[in-house]
Amino acid sequence: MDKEEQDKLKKQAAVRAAGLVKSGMKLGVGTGSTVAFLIDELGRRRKEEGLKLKAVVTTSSRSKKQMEEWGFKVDELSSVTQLDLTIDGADRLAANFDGIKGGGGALTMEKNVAVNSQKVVWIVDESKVVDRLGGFPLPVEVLPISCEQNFQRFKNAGLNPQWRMSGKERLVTHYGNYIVDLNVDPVPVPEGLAAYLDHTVGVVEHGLFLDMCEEAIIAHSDGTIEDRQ
Ligand code: ABF
Repeated sequence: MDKEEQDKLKKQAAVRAAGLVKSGMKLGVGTGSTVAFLIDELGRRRKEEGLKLKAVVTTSSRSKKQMEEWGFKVDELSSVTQLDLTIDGADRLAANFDGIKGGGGALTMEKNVAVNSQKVVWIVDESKVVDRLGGFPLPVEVLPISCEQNFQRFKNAGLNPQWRMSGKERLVTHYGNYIVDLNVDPVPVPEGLAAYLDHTVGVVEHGLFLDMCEEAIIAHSDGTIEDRQ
């Protein structure tokens, strides 16, 4: 699928998901190129239909800026008790609704927003849908203080780590950390790997989003939009 076709599908999924957003909601808005289409549609509805949200939390400064450009006020997650709905993109979506996220480097905020939302909906084009999780490097955000030791630990465990780079430098996340991408394809036992990463000191967050998404809007190249629940 070429980029133009993929963008068309991303937009279709995003516009369909925007229909789930109602005035008065406390909304979580994710990150990525699919979400960028969602934000434009929410902005259009604000302008043309008077869509009014009670609170908005975004998972990156990029999405924050775009929401603000449309005139939405963006809140801090810590000032909102619970979000009604979060709509986000994903890098991979498995048949059981588990996912890999964080290709854009915003996984820590994305997971914090997701777990503080009553409902999480992902918007994807069909190229992201897989039977079993895999086909995409698994991002792990690590603290600089012990990043070398953790990198070595991942290597010893056969997880094929690679530093996420930004040009010649290591990419620095919003929180001042680094990202290590683990090349495990397919992810053999997602729950086991998630538990291992959750218990590794120095790991801030990882891109295995298990049991978090309840609904996925998938745009297919045959023109259909699937609402999987
Ligand atoms: C984010 O957006 C990520 O977790 C994921 O990396 C990404 C998907 O990006 P895109 O919509 O650009 O394909 O939510």
